[in-house]
Amino acid sequence: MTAVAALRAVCTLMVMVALCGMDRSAVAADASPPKGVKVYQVDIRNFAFAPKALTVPQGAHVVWTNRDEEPHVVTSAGSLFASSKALDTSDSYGVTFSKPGTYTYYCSIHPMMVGTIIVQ
Ligand SMILES: [Cu+2]
Repeated sequence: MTAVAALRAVCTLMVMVALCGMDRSAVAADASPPKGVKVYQVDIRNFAFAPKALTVPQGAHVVWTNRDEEPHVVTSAGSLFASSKALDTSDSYGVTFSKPGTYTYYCSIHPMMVGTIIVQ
């Protein structure tokens, strides 16, 4: 392999890594919000998401908290963001929404529980 070919291979690899990083950052799922980001709360209560539909600005961090005695799961319809594990009473799950769109989600244990996050 010539030096130029090697350099090209390294560049291609770096571009791929950069693209993967961008894709991952589009919707980040984590417990704690990034610094300076506004946090919006969705309660899970009486087998329902409250509010059922929530409109947030681009880049907002949404935190779901289970207020029921039953476990619930936050599952993205179409896997647009990472799903939570089963949330026990008082457990929270946070997702940062950095791309505008309509994100429908449901509870995989109780699929009649449906909610929507609208990111503007
Ligand atoms: Cu549930």
